[in-house]
Amino acid sequence: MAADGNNGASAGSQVDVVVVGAGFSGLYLLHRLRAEGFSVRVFEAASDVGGTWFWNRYPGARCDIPTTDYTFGFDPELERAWTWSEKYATQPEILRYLQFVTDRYDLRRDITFDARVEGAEWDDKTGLWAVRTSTGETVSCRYYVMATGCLSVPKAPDIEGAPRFAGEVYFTSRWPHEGVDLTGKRVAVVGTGSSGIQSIPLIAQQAAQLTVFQRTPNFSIPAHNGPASADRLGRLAADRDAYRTAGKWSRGGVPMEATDILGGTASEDVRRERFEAAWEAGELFAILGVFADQGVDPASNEIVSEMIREKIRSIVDDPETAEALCPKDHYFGTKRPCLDSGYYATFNSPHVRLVDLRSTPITTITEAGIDTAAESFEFDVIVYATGFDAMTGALVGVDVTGRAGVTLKEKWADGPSTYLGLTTVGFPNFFALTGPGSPSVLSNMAVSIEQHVDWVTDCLVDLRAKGMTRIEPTPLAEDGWNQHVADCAAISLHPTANSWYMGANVPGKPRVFYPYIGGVDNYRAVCDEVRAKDYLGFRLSAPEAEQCHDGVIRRLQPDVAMVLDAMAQMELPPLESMSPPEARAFMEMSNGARPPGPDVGEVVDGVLPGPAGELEYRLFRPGSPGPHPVVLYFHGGGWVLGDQVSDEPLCRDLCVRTEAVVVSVNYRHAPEARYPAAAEDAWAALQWVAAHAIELGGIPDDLVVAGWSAGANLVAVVTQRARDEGGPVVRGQLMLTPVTDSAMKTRSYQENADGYVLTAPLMRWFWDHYCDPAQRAEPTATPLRGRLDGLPPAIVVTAEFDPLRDEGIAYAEALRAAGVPVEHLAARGHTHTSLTMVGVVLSGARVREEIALRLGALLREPVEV
Ligand code: N01
Repeated sequence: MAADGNNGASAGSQVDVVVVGAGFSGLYLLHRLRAEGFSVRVFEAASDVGGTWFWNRYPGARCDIPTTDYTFGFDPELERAWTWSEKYATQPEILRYLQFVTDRYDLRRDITFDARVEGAEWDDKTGLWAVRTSTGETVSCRYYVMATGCLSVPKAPDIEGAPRFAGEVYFTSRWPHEGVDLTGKRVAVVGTGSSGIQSIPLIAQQAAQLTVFQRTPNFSIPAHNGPASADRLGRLAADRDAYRTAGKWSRGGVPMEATDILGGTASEDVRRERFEAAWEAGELFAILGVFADQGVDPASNEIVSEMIREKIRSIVDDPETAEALCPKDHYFGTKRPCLDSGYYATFNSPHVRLVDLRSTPITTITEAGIDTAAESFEFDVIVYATGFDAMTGALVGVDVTGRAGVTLKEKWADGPSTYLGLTTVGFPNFFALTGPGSPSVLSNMAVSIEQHVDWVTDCLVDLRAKGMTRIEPTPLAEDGWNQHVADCAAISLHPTANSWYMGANVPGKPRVFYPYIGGVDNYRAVCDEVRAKDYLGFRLSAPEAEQCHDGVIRRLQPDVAMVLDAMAQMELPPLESMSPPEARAFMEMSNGARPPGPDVGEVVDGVLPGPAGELEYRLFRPGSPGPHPVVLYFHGGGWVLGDQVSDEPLCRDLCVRTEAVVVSVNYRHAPEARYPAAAEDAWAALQWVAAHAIELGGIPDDLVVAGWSAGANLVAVVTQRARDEGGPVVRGQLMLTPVTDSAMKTRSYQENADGYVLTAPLMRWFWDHYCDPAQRAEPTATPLRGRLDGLPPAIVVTAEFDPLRDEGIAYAEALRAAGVPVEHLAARGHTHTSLTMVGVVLSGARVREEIALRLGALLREPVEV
């Protein structure tokens, strides 16, 4: 490897690194690699640097991240040497900046312009890539990096008749460098994404007539362009490093104060005030962060969406046009929102017209113009602002052939698969900057690019220091990362939209959520951790050496991890350090702060007779006409904590999802009433509820017993007893993360002893309060030791990060062995408590939905009354 700083151009056809693309990312990568002594060659298809800012020269093209942040931050001297003229710089200014950077660091000498990389082939014997360019040159390199951008391959026009048009045709993404004079012309613009919305007001200033063909209205907010924000400039000037660090560790790559205000619970005044402030700020991340939950909660999102629609209606004079411009088919933010300068007001000009393709679709493009289902239009010019084959277009557009002759296009035929959005199995020494599976397009690109470039450079330096010459992710790590990317997307509203984030804009493109939505901050932490763990999930090798720390970097569901982080920050005392009354008071206080759970038809409190006095219950009735099946529910809390209302959000959720009456019955608690008091009470509750099903609004004999944790232990105990005593009839048992064994010796007890809310010491505390060691082996305490044949069908739910996981699995297996029908649901990435956190841990909803489906199958159909 060249370590003497020799530049690639002189090194010629054999270099350490080939980089494709000379935009923001290629330029910075070249700078960093060269400084570390690697020989590098950059190939760029364009005739100069700039990447997206070289090509996208349409009128009105600007950045939509404030220039205080959409800028390189790696060199304070560079920052001092360049001053942006506006809050959002124009394309020519950004291009000048990139040229300035290029010259300042003398980058041109290693860049070959007008050279498109057409193919790259890995040779497993030599451990080198052979990179072919359109100029006929082939360069050999150890590392191959695609810095090709996420929005660089224009989508081919997919409109019938497009080639027939005899007038002028322009693409916003390939706008002529000499500019276009539209004065006095009849112009059509097809497409109302960011490019259309930025260019339409300026095209309208020139054109004699402008007709905008809109398929999907997009949300746009005013950029309020002008001088850079005084607040941001002030913070930068006061402490540049702190400001840049805040950007690096923010959600989107722009310093921003995160809110915890929820749309649903905020007062009307607060909602309005927060929205107006974001509207006035004219910043994307401000309007995307009016409420903490607008990206995940449809109702909260609708509040923001409707306020934007109100603004559109107030700007656009013609009510019909205003309504057509109001987006209603997707949640705000699930398609990339736009920043505009006078977009909506443009439609008040008499020579500008909107054609809503939803009501009158284009039938064909003709020689003279565009025909819709309703009308024939004639134009001099058609401008296509129809978007890109985003995220993967540029990567699979090059013939990249990895180990075993498989191309990237073939490997990604069903959607991209990456480790960290940077690397992919089968393609050693290959990196894709801001690739699919990284925050990229959901973030401030400048910050995300610097992070990727720094990580890749550090990685190559580490490999050199270790004497390693190859790096490739492992299948385990890559699958784990893909899963994590999908898990993050699944709790957001994003996958619900037909967006280019989902590949939906390109016919035939696989529909997956392409970027990583977990945030720039979390992503940076992941990448740092992979390196700190000595390249977890990568295989590093050299002819005589190999290292592989295989593993998955993120296994918890993302929202579970967030809750655990928040709890860790609160530094709460462990429950087991408290007395039972203190622990109960503490639990009650925490329960007071949680969301209440969904609305049900009716809530009724009552009492039923227990062996040692009355037992309180709370009944949750569905909104639909009854009678309904009945779920008798026992709460969790280690036989020490909780009561008939402590699991109320979960009970409400069960009631709504299963359309069953849920009767949550309290039982006596330890240490005041030790074993077998809880089991005796649960048995009494079962008998009473079964006998009073009709009074409770239930269907007789259509009863399931359900419970969570210690409550699930009672489920097992009472169903065994009902079998032995010949009734009551129980149609099924639902055991959520059950306690089934007092031994506390399983692998899950060791793996998850600490850190996942229910800890091994806490479980010991529960057992010690509940039951003498000598009694714990009794089947009425340890149901795993009981006789299991002849029991009702069971649904057993276990959580991956739960000390009780393995005893739950053991119970499910033992039931199955005894001939009992069992559905075992293993909740991946969940903890003992997370499935019950209704409205907080959203990923739990998918598991509860599955539970409800299975419960529904056990319960009878509701009967007509
Ligand atoms: O592309 P788009 P874009 N018939 O895909 C429509 C970034 N960017 O170039 O939504 C009729 O968003 C299509 O309709 P639909 C930014 O990340 C940033 O505008 O598919 N219409 C849509 O309206 C942005 O998100 C800036 O129903 C057709 C439009 O064309 C991304 O680049 C500036 C059609 C395409 O919108 C892409 O933006 C510009 C058809 N056959 C871009 N096919 C900044 O401000 C497509 N459409 C920094």
